[in-house]
Amino acid sequence: MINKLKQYQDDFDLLISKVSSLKELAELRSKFLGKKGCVSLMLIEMRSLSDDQKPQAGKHINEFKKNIATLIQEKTQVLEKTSDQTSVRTEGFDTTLPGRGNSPGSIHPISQIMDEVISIFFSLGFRVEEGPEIESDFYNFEALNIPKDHPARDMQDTFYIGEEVLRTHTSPVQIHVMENQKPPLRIIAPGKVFRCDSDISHTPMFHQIEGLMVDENLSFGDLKGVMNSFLYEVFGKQTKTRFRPSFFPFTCPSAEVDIECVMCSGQGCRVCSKTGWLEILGCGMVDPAVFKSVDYDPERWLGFAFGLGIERIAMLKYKINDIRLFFENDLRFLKQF
Ligand code: 2NM
Repeated sequence: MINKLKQYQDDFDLLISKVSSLKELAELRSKFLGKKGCVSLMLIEMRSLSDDQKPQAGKHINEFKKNIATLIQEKTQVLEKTSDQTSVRTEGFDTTLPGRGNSPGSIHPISQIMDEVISIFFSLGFRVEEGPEIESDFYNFEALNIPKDHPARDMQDTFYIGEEVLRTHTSPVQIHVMENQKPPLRIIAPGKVFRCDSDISHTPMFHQIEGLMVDENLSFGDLKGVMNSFLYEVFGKQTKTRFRPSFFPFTCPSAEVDIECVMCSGQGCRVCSKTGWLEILGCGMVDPAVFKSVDYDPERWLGFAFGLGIERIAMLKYKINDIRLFFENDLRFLKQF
């Protein structure tokens, strides 16, 4: 038996020296250590030995088995190392090449304008309030003095969800705040609003910031001052503004504010329909009917409010002619901001 083991060991040493791949090594392993390998065979043969020979033989077989397992383990490590180097060579991986670099993300232009507008009003003493995007008829219309037959309630403009609506402006936020807080107030309500409208300058969802100030002794002059300070900050100190009389159900008097056309500097072009002016926001003194619906005393408190579309500001500031570009998420567009 000892001689047989010696022979096996010589065979093994010769065979393993010729092994050049992990696959060949696995075959060799099975030949010696597998179920029908020579170690198993020897253990079976050992049964025919006499009882006093068995322990000695078992010891030798075990030593042989251990030795072979160690040699195979060592060879495995050697082969794994060289096969890594081979793949490095064949796949052409060159560790000295410079990296691909990373392209960091950037803030979406709408979020940038949103942040800018919020920080301008923050510096004028306004704080941010938020509210739900799904509103009841009362908060979106009724409390804002928008009567049942008003065109703004038309099915064509408003998305209905059963009895409720997707808010068509952020004014319902101001209603919630007035219900829960006593004047004086200086708040802005930024957020998403929804209108059933879609073309080159309208998307069914867009962003608005509305503002509200309530105090004693407020005047239309205060409103003009705040609107001008804001517009000079966004479009530059040299910006010309004008206030045109207008109508909103929730303010009286109401005005629309124009800035001199950013495309033609007031000369008249296609963008400003040859008027030299661009409409930029709506505003006015809060209608006493709105104060009554939130239980503010209209004899004591005065307020002004305003509303503006973020996409429109972004389009004029960055001279973008199609609102849909903001929502396509084409990186070639977004990377420019
Ligand atoms: C606008 C124009 C004018 C407005 C009014 C109110 C409220 F709730 F205080 F009555 N919030 N926002 C308002 C006023 C909005 O958007 C063009």
